[in-house]
Amino acid sequence: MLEYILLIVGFGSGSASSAASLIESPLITDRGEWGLYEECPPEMYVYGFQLLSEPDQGAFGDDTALNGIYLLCVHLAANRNIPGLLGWGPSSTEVVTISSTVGPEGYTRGIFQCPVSSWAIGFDLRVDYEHGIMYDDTAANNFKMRCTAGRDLEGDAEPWGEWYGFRTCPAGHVICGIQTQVEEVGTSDDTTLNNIKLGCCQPI
Ligand SMILES: [Ca+2]
Ligand SMILES: [Ca+2]
Ligand SMILES: [Ca+2]
Repeated sequence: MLEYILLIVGFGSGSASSAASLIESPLITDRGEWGLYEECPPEMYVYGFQLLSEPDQGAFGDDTALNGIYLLCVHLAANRNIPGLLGWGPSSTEVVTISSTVGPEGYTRGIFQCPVSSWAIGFDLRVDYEHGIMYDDTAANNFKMRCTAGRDLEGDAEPWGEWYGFRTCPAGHVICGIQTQVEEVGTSDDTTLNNIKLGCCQPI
């Protein structure tokens, strides 16, 4: 929880956006408010992610599934000029994490990284549609990242719902920012993360 607060304070409001465009998840569910758009610092771009998700709470527990997406930013120079560097990752001071709003449930999962020298250029969001008042809804369940190396990384969150297809940045652009729509917990049937918009920047 402390980490969550620090991330919001540290990167929630900073320099102006340099995104040329936003790619958005299709509107399958629409609960909650949009958080602040967060962007990688200048000359840093997204190359990986880590998910925050709540595991199955069982037949009588309220599930929220995917709560948040942490995007990992690294310097253009670091990613391109040090191929094969061992130990680079979120423990490195060269990596900055951005997330916009994150729900409070679950735990952080594994770290997924595009191959060295490649960047994130698209995403797919797995979403479960609204099942109505008698059923437990979860909205977003899992996340995939598309990398420039022609590789897709599938996250390790929850299995409900379905994939709706990749959204990708315009040619020559890579992912550099994130904005999330998250339903606050506290109602009878919570869903937390519902939709995302990712910023696309043209590397300098
Ligand atoms: Ca349940
Ligand atoms: Ca429901
Ligand atoms: Ca629920």
